[in-house]
Amino acid sequence: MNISAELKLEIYKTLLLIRESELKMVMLYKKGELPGHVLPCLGQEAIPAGFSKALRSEDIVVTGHRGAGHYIARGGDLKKLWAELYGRKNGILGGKGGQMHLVDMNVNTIAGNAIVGANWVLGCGAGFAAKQNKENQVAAVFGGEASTNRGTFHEALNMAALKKLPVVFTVEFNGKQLWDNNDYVTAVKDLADRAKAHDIPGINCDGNDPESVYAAAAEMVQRARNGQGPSLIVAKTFKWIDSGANQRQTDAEMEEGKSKYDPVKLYTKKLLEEAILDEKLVKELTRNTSEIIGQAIEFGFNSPLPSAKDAYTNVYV
Ligand SMILES: Cc1ncc(C[n+]2csc(CCOP(=O)(O)OP(=O)(O)O)c2C)c(N)n1
Repeated sequence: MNISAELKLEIYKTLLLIRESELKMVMLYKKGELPGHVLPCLGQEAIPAGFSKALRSEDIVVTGHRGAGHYIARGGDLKKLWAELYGRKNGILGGKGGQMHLVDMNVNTIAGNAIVGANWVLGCGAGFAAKQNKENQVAAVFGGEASTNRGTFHEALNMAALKKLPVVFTVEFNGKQLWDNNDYVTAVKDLADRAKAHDIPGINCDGNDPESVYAAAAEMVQRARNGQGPSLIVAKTFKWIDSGANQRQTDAEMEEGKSKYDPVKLYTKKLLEEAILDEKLVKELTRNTSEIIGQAIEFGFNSPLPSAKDAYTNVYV
């Protein structure tokens, strides 16, 4: 697929932003500064960075528990994100949601919920609403491979296929569900085969390469927008951290995975070879990224805590 130099640079900037924010999130969580629990997408950044560029702002994104990268990729407000991570009043959800509930309809993004597998049916619902309201929106839904063993995954694919809903389901296949390998919990070898059961297309892409993700997404999003119905993308990747700040892989496994699959390292190398980047630009972009995230962290840290009264707002509708 022909991708312009301009778009490659945009993808690269998004990769850097996600990486920097997620690294800082894990660091501050480990220091005990962030309340609650965090589930980062470190190592998986190519998926949000690549996929987001195939979407329009009116499209809807729904994710599983590793959603902050998608929120950033959608152009979510970084200051509000960090205020949310700090549990502050001016966070995305007034500090009540935390990392697993980054719901912001200003950017049509429901970045997460803590119920593994709920994402699939929520995304299907978003596609249903789009079709019902005759909006030309596509719903893009993301989740881990273990969650495809839940009934919700198959209910969502069946309903979306039956009603020809504009939904693209993407599995962020990192090979592990918490500490177990995927083949310990899943019989089928190629998860894209699961699409066959619902008579929809299922394809694989390289989840460590944002351009591979972008190409798969562009094709399937277009299909959905044309009224041809849902599809399944499996993006193979490598996660650095499991639950919160815990690394479950052995050090040797982790080092090997990072050296082979790190999407930021791989994409930097590729764009340097293509002369889209040079060393000076890499330094400049890295410095800008760290300034932007630094300012967002400062904003979050200095934001006020909710009051006791706020516990009673936005609870019932
Ligand atoms: C319904 C439900 N069951 C169990 C859990 C506990 N849990 C949190 S993350 C996780 C593993 C999910 O694995 P996968 O879907 O592959 O995503 P990954 O964490 O690897 O990105 C589990 C079992 C949960 N949050 N919700």
